[in-house]
Amino acid sequence: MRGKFITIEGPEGAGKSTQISFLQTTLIDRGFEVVCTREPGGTRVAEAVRTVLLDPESRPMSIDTETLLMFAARADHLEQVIEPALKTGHWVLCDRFTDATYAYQGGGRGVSIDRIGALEQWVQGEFRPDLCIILDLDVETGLARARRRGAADRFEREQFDFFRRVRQTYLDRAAAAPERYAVVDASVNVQDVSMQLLKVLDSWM
Ligand code: T5A
Repeated sequence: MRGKFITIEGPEGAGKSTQISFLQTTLIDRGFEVVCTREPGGTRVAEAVRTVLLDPESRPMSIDTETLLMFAARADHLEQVIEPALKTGHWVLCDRFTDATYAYQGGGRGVSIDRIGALEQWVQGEFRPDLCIILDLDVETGLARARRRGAADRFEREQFDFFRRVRQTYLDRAAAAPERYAVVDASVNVQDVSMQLLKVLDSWM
């Protein structure tokens, strides 16, 4: 049987990497085979693209280039990792996916939904996440968490307003399709976020 594709999204420092490990352990305990991956990245080529995208020295970069690189990396990731895993019955947990392009390049940078939609169709066809979990928290807290972790990457150097638009785009997308999205309050401690995820998973499954 084909596996399920679950994406974890949210603003900077929301705790996606932390919580994806919790979800992985939970699903393995329930007898599923799980592949954890991330975007941009997940393959040799896509990780190389990630390095370029996150490097603070990659400036200036045109917004079209940034958007196309996200989808170029995604095409490789889908073909080489995500699709083969789903076909063999694995569940795939992905740290960011196309909702991040809508949020960052669309909401953040102003690329039109139509343009992103056209690239989404080209690269993915009708393929969409079965479930997208958005870890939501205010921009200031998220950036403070992310910055405690180390030097800021090219995205983390953006202004607060950019991240407010990113957050709002995530929330708008979740509100528009509640059957495919779950929003979790990520401002509480790690264990409490995990408990909310468990509830989301239980009711969705
Ligand atoms: N991007 C990506 C686009 O612009 N378009 C796209 O299409 C795609 C796919 C990726 C960047 O690329 C952009 C978005 C991103 O800017 P990244 O390094 O993967 O870069 O950045 P993020 O995805 O934002 O990942 P981060 O590592 O910044 O944040 P996480 O994974 O959400 O957070 P995490 O788990 O690393 O936690 C951050 C810190 O907070 C602590 C952790 O211990 C850690 O120190 N923490 C908490 N502290 C208190 N309470 C909690 N509940 C906590 N949870 C975690």
